[in-house]
Amino acid sequence: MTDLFGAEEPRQTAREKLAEGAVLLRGFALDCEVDLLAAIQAITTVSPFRRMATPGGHVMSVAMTNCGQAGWVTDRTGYHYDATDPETGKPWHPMPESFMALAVFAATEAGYCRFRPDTCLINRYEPGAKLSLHQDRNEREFAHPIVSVSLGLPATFQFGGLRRADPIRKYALRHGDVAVWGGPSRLCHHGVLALKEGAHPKLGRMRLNLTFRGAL
Ligand code: MD3
Ligand code: FE
Repeated sequence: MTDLFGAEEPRQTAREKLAEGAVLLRGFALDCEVDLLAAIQAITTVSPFRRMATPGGHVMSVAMTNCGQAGWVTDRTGYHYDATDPETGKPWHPMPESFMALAVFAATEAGYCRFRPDTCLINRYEPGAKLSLHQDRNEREFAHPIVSVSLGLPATFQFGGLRRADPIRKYALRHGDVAVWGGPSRLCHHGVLALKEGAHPKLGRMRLNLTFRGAL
């Protein structure tokens, strides 16, 4: 079709099916990038990024913070969701409207039209930072999908199966990409390879990842 009003057209986003229940929406967050970055600034003013310790006693290479009714935290005693930030003793920043709108829109696009996240974990990767293969199973209900948003430097994402030893596929996740993981994919193993050196035009030497969850 002839497009007389090109500037008014929404940005094109390609959709890739990764597995049963898992969809990758390329560039889906590009239109709200400015709002997302302003919201992240507000969230980190209340609860700054910090590198947490694992029960095994290692300090994670990824720095994290949260917003919403609860936040994912880890320490020497284990992983859990907490309504207060243990670093500040105060509640997390509330879920920004721009976050909620993007998560609900992406989940609907992927076929999960009833999803309303109650928390968002924000991961910050600097070159060298990585997340080893794991499952997300600290949430109360695995019936909810997880929506993930990538910003800044590109990363190699590993997507495996329900068993740790299942074969792993690799995907490049770039600035603005959104993925939705639900149904039979919800408990698949996944990880992020060490971030490569680089500089993103908007974010510099950094990758940010938002994961929206129904944790409570
Ligand atoms: C597949 N974050 O915070 S997001 C995490 O890029 C986490 O920072 C990664 O894994 C990151 O727990 C990956 C993509 C993702 C998130 C949850 C999933 C993929 C998933 C849950 C099930 C299957
Ligand atoms: Fe995860």
